[in-house]
Amino acid sequence: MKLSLLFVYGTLKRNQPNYRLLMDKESGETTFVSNARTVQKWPLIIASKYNIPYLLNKRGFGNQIFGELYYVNERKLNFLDEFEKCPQYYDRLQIPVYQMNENENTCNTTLNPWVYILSDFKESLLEHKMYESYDSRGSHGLRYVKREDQHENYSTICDVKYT
Ligand code: PCA
Repeated sequence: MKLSLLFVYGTLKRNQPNYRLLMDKESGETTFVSNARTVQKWPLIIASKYNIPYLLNKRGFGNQIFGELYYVNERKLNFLDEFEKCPQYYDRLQIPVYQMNENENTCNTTLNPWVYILSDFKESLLEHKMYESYDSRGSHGLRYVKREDQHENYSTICDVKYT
C-alpha cells in the first residue's frame, strides 16, 4: 500500500474545523507522524469571504509555518484532493519541513511532504496579515465558514485567484 506524507497547516489540523474529514475512516487511512515547521518562509494568510487559510506560493515571504505531518493512503489523498479542489483551486506541491519532537523543538531532519498551496493568487493577498500558525478561533476573529455553509453556487476562486 502506497503512503504519502502530507503537511497540514490549516483547517485540517487537530482541533480545527475539517480535522474529522482527515481522520474519517470512511474516506481512507490517516496516521499522525509529528508536528513540523517549514524550512523556508511562506505567506500564510486568511482570506476570501469564508475566511479560508491559504499558504501562498511565494517562498521567502511571511514566516516559517507550523503544522502537522500525517501519512495518508492513496484513497485518503484522492479524497482530500477532491475536498481541496486540487488542482483547480489549490495545487499540491512538495516542500521541505523540519520535524518537531515532543518538546516542540525543531529537529534537524528535513522531510518533503505534500502541501496544499495557492498559486496564481491575486497580488493583493500579499497585503494580508501573515501568520506563523493557523487557529480558526484565534484572536484575529476571522471565523472559518464551514464548507456546509459556503454557498454552493458561489466560487471562492474568484475571490483569491486569477482565473
Ligand atoms: N486545509 C488544508 C489547506 C488549507 C486548509 O484549510 C490544510 O489544512 O493544510
